[in-house]
Amino acid sequence: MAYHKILTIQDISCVGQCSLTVALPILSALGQETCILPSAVLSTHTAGFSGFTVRDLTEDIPAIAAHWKKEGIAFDAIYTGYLGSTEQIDYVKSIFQNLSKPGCVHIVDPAMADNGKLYPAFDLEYVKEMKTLVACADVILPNITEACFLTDTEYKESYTESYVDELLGKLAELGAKATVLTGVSYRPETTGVVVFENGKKQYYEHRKIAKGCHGTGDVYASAFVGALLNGKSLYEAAAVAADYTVSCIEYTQDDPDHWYGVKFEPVLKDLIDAVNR
Ligand code: PXL
Repeated sequence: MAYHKILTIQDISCVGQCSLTVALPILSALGQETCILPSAVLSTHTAGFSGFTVRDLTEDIPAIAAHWKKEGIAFDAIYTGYLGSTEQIDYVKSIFQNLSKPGCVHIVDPAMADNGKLYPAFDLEYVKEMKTLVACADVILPNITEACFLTDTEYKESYTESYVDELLGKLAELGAKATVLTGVSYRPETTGVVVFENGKKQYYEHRKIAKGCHGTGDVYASAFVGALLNGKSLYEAAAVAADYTVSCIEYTQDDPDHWYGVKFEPVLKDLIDAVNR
């Protein structure tokens, strides 16, 4: 296993199995040094809990980044997820510029929307700013809803391959070097991910589990980043992460009390084995 120093920038939802509480264990389990920059601290995530607390950490970010710069700290990969504010997106861009080792891989999960809607904390101003971060990325990991917001395209529940091609083309025009588009489903019983790079498109199709679970986007992105940093190709990493996410949902789906996230921990070994295969 190649050992890399990864920085992941996203919120800490203390309870809810998403963002940093998912990324840190998954990347560590895949043998990578994982440094974190919390964008905000929330008591829980925002999808389904009410009355959650939020402490925005935007103000702390420049001083943290300046300290790392002074210490000569730099990263092999920077992976961003849910960010707290439009201002933070600007800080992230400057972190890309100032704290990247040569050849650093910049992976942006534009975590801001699902099922045709933006998450409660975001508006179109945030989407506009996110477009500029996508332009700085080596790989982006939007779901269909996020791809629609990023490209000003109407969201559709059902679609054909030409709609997906249109999204991929527009994302490339935005400046994304490679796109892994998640949740691409052409048939009721399957879903999958499309990997698009240099005009070449590959589709990894897998079974669809009826029950959608919160936090699967973060589980998917973290597993993808870990697999990629272990030397898998974009397509292999996309496929390994998809299989793992399906296992997580399967492990969780029969527990009605576990509505807020997926039980990704008990099946981590499957991911480690798949990455090392
Ligand atoms: O999983 C995405 C996510 C991350 N962080 C917070 C969220 C969400 C989705 O709702 O609310 C705080």
